[in-house]
Amino acid sequence: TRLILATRNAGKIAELRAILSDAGLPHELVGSDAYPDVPDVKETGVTFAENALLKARTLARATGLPAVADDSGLCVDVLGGAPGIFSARWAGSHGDDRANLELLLAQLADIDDAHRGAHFACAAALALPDGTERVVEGRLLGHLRHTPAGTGGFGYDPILQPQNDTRTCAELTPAEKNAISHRGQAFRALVPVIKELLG
Ligand code: ITT
Repeated sequence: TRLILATRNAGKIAELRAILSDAGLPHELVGSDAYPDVPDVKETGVTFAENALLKARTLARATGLPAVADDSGLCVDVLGGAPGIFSARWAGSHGDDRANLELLLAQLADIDDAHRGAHFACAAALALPDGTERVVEGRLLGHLRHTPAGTGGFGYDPILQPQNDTRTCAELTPAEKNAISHRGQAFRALVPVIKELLG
């Protein structure tokens, strides 16, 4: 069966293909760019889970095929969980990873190492054309560096150092990141659900 990956973020697509195929998902994974007529989803939810469900539901309805979606972001303790669901457009223009990261570093310039705790969060949603829906979540705990390091991954990876590591997420190999990441945890938890519901 075909399964639509309801995301336009290239960094996510690469990670999702690796995570889902490593977890033994037998389905053919098709990016939502294969369905250009589906309108952009308005992310009107107030939680990662609501927004992930909105994206998956929209694609499943429009295509008549099962769809999975990711909504994710960086939650900074000292900012009360911001940028959170606004992570992709923190500096104003959607998906400008460099500007988002630089604004966040400027906002945290005076915060010392003991108070730079943060985590990545991911909600992974599955929606079927018949209206069946499931959502699960994953987290990666760590703290924020003062300066970016590494070239891997995307988004805020160059500044998030996971607990129990000395490197940033952008310095991990893709396999190392997927093994511990919020996205890896959420989608590995979704795989048995997909297998159960889709066969
Ligand atoms: P889609 O809605 O099309 O999936 P998007 O980029 O708009 O793509 P989100 O609304 O979920 O997705 O925003 C996710 C943002 O959170 C992303 O732009 C990054 O800035 C950040 N983010 C999420 N996962 C991340 C990761 O693994 N590493 C670094 N930053 C991440």
